[in-house]
Amino acid sequence: MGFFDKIKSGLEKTKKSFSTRLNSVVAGFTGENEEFFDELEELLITSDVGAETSMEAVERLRDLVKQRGYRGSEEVRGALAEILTEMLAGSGGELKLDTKPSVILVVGVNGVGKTTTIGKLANRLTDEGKKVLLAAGDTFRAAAADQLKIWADRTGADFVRHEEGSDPAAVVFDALNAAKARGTDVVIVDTAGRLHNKSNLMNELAKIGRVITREAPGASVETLLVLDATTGQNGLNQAMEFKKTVGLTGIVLTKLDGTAKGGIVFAIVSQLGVPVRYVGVGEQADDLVPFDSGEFLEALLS
Ligand SMILES: Nc1nc2c(ncn2[C@@H]2O[C@H](COP(=O)(O)OP(=O)(O)OP(=O)(O)O)[C@@H](O)[C@H]2O)c(=O)[nH]1
Ligand SMILES: [Mg+2]
Repeated sequence: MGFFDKIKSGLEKTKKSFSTRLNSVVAGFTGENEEFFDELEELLITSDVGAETSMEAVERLRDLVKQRGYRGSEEVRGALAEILTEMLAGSGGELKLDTKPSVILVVGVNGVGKTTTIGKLANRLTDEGKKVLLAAGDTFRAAAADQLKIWADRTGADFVRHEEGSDPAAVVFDALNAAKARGTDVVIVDTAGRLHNKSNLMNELAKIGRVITREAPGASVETLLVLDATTGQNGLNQAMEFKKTVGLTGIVLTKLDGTAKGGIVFAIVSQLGVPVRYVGVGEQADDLVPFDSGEFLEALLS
């Protein structure tokens, strides 16, 4: 199955509800009717695009339609696609992993899919011939390291863990030094799920960040926030806090296969200003797709 098909089937739920409703809203467009814009705004908001982003999109559409004198539904659909494309500009793109080692720090609240995403990333990177090391920075529960170890075994990645309850920053310290000694290409750090409003836990992440800067100076570091698409707008608040504490270079949006609310992508990119890098569309090793805004929109609007 190609990437495009994968997003398409993963997005089937989003697409069904969004494009079916979009078709009926667009069919009612005559060029004059105000209800069209209200209905469209409501459709965007209920698809988790977010109130602010939805209003902005509809305002821009209104201007464009007026400016170009559009009267037909196909014209207005094209104009909407243009606006949505613009809103996603700057998203996607490859991770910058050009030093040896490079580091990917994976953060997020509980249960969003961090560890699974790390397994999928390890799978991609080892397939590309890279030497990968997984660091079990979730020391809260022994089971968390066990879960990561399964992914290490499955993908052929190296693995570093400490005792349950130990300092995650010490795990990262050891992992980076092991990576330097072994010629590892990419170290991927798992972290315990944490609430974005618990400052002691957020400070722990900042400490991990400092260890990375100190032990691997000049290394390329990607800090990825994993967001569960099914949590909708609440995910945006989480993202703001993580961005403030650790800085973010990208978002991985998981469980897009299980929700009808893919609209969160627009809110993230336009309100947070952090690119979506990957989307998770299932639980298997190859269910991680690089985010491509063109393909995403086509899957959504076609
Ligand atoms: N359908 C679907 N399920 C996913 C996806 N990503 C992860 N999951 C599932 O979500 C559940 C939680 O995943 P984990 O990877 O353990 O999440 P986590 O963020 O590491 O959780 P904590 O370490 O407890 O904070 C598991 O059952 C995963 O299989 C996805 O893209 N789609
Ligand atoms: Mg985990």
